[in-house]
Amino acid sequence: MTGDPLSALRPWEAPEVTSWGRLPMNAVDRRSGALPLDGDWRFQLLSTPDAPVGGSWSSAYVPGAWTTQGTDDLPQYTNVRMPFPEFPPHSPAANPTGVYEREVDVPAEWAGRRIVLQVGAAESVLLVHVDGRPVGVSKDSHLAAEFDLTHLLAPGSPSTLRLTVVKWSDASHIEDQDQWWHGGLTRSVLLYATEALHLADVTVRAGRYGELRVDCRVRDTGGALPEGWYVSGELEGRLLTQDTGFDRANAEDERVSDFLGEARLTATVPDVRTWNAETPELYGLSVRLHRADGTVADTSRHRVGFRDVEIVGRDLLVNGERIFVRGVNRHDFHPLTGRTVTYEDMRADLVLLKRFGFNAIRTSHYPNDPSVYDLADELGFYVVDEATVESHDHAHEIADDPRYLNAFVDRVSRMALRDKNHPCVIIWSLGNESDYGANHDAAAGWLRRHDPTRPVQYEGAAKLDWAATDDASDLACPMYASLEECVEHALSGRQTRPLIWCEYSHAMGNSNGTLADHWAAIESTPGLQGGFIWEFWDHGILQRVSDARPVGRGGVGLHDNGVAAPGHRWAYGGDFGEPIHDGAFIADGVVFPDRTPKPVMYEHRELAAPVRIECFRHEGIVLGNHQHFRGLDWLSGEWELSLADGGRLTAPAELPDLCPGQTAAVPLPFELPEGGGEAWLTLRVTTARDEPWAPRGTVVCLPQVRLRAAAPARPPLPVPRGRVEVDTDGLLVHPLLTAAPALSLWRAPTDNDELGGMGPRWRAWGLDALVRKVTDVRHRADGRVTVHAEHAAEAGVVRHVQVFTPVEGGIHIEESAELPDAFTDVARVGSVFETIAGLDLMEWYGQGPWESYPDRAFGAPVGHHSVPVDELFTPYLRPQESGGRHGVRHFTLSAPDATGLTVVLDEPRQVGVTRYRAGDLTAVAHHDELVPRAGCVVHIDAAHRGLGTASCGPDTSPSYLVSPGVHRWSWTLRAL
Ligand code: IPT
Repeated sequence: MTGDPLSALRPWEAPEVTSWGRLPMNAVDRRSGALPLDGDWRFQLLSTPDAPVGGSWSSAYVPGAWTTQGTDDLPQYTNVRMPFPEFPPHSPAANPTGVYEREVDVPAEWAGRRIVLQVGAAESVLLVHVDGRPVGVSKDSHLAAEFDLTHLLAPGSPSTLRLTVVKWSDASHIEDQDQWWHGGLTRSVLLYATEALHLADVTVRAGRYGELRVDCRVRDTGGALPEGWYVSGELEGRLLTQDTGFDRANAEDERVSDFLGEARLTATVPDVRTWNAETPELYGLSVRLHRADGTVADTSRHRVGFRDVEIVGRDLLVNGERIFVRGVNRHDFHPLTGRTVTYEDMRADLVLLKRFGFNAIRTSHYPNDPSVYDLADELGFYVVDEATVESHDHAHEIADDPRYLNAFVDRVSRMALRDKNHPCVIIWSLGNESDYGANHDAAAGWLRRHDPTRPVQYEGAAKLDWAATDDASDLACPMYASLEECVEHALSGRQTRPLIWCEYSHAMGNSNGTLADHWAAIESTPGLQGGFIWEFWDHGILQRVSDARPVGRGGVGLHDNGVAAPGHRWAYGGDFGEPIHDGAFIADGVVFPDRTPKPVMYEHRELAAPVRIECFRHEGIVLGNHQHFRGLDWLSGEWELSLADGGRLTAPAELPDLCPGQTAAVPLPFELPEGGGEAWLTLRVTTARDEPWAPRGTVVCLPQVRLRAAAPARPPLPVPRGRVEVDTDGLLVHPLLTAAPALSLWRAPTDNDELGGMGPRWRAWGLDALVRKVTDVRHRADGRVTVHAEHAAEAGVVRHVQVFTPVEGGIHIEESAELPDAFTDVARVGSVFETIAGLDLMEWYGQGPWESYPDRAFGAPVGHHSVPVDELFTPYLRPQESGGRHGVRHFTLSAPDATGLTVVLDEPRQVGVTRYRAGDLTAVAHHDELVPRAGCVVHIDAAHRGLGTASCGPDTSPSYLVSPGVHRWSWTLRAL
């Protein structure tokens, strides 16, 4: 690149230079008639932007990151810290630079037309040349750049288009998001043609009373605008009216700037079907630019959603309604291609989110692929659209650095110019984790002036004082603030603006404790309106284990069960040999890298239930509609009565006709059968017809109510029958068990345990290596055996007593454990044992069927569940405690020939059945390294610590901790 004028400017070290030769961002739809340039391009990877081009060419696929396409420059994951030591605005001398080249020959019918190149996205600096001539420069890795190539391309004489992408730059310092670093042309490249006279931009505003305003910007690259041009618009057969007053006002400006080339169209649509996330009604709009003779010079098509967004007091309103924001943070991610996503992938993301009750997306931490917004308009999501500004590692220096002022405003304004016509976008976000400075105020000022129809948010500003009224944020949008703190603020009388977490409930590994507590508070506390879970994806990149390379585009190896195919694994930080990385912190989503939902998704689905059982009263079951805009007619229901003794009855449910917020009683569908025992009534709610995001019959929620409680919790002690065998160590000998029931206080630390500090503490206390010493074994005359043991750990001694009573067909085991005060907070207190091989099916009565833990058990209904043992375990990327089931009353583990064992618990308990000991899980770093045991490892817990979210955010709430003192539990083991 030496000698080239663009390179000579060294734009990669010039933060003031955000672009050169780039066209203004606009929202005109240019898809139809475009010439796609996607496919294989000639490619060279230089070691620095100054290196000469001239080596041998290989090829690279566009769109795509070269980091996943076989080059030696591999993905690198860092969270806060920059991957290189240079201070802003500098970049390292070793700076991978991709040179992409191809010939372009434009169609004959483009002769004489204006020709525009659109590059969807380039990380992080793009330099454009045609036939060696410099054309332009652009920055912002997540927005398209357009360049006018009219005078450089001509039909019939192919030209060489070169796109040079410099990976590291001044811009990298404001693209320091918590994600993989890649390099390349990560979105599509295309050419399109217009006439010299063209629509330069179209701005649509459509309100909930049917008022429509379309502002058009018209330009003529040939020079002054021709006499007599005009625009017309048509909204589903209705012609829009030219706002002549607006034209005249413009004409008056002639004295200063000639005719401005602006025109306004208006309409009022009676009985408009408004847009909201529940009923995302869209209207088709065509905007045409005409020459004086009426012929059409240019056209742009749009989809219009009529809706209002406003903040009134401390409420965010959509169409006048105080909505709840059930959001998730979404990155553009794919396990094969890194940052390049297809339309089908994006659709699959959003469809899945709809099916699990999400209604909002924050496009963390940059404008997502344009199709995300089309899909959000269509499927119904509220979007917080975030600009590509994150200067995390150097946040303080950059926020006020005037050299970056231009970049902040450029990125924020170009995002808004691109996305302004999407009804889904209800809030603009200035970016993420960049401290707060004058550069933010400048960007917020631009937005507020340019688009007064939407609020602006910026966490970095609002966090200084949630109640401030004069900063760059219209909302308080904290990240990971505790529920208590948020509730207190909402009740304090000081709240001035809506509070919606921009990030909360960090989904790293086995996590998302207390989501239900959050929603109980949100739904009952004026001033709280929801938040965005961190985050949608576990960003594991599919990697071959043999050579530690990314599999890349077109690769196979994606299953649909969360697990990478044999010989592969989901790579996280460090797995590509990066010396600087942040490990598994990149795996913190509610879905696995193959989009398999993690158990938290079911928790969320239930919390978002559109129809709920409010209570059970003498007049029947009270149902409520918890939506904001929709009736219940799109749902169907089925009642299911589930009895502890195994009985199960079903009946069709008639859902009442309820407006949002209304409740009504419906009669109890069943006569409760005589006899004792628990009885639970579930309403299985499914889609009544095909929805754009779910076929008819898709489960929407499973609200539940207990109709009858269990018999008294403590039954009389069983009368001994037969005998129990224990060995000289006082350990139970049983033909179905390969390891006798022993005390367990330990779990393989979850990511929350580890990063929150409990994992290291438990190891320091010695909980992972209890030393058991039998102190007394007493055989009673009636057949009972009592075993006293002491478990010595660093921090103290735990006394454990087991009383084995032989009973009809099995053994009743009563246990107690006394934890010294030093054990302020342990993982669990319970028994662990191992079974013979071949018991491959677990059936239970309790919560399920998916994994649940004490503080993540709202969405797992009580019932009879049956799951193969191999499928009980959740394959979190870094192995950890997993597979638990909450509230289990009794369970069986059986072989195909129906032999096996059954366990009846004294009360609903946390039970874990997997193929792994806790030590097996802590010994490895990736799921593929685990070797399943033939038998089952079974945990029965008297107490189990909640999951919390301590990997980023509040630790397990005190009500879900395991306290010291005496714990008692009992259970009966029988052979089947
Ligand atoms: C917050 C970031 O905004 C997000 O990108 C991600 O890193 C998340 O945390 C944790 O996974 S920033 C954190 C310092 C609160």
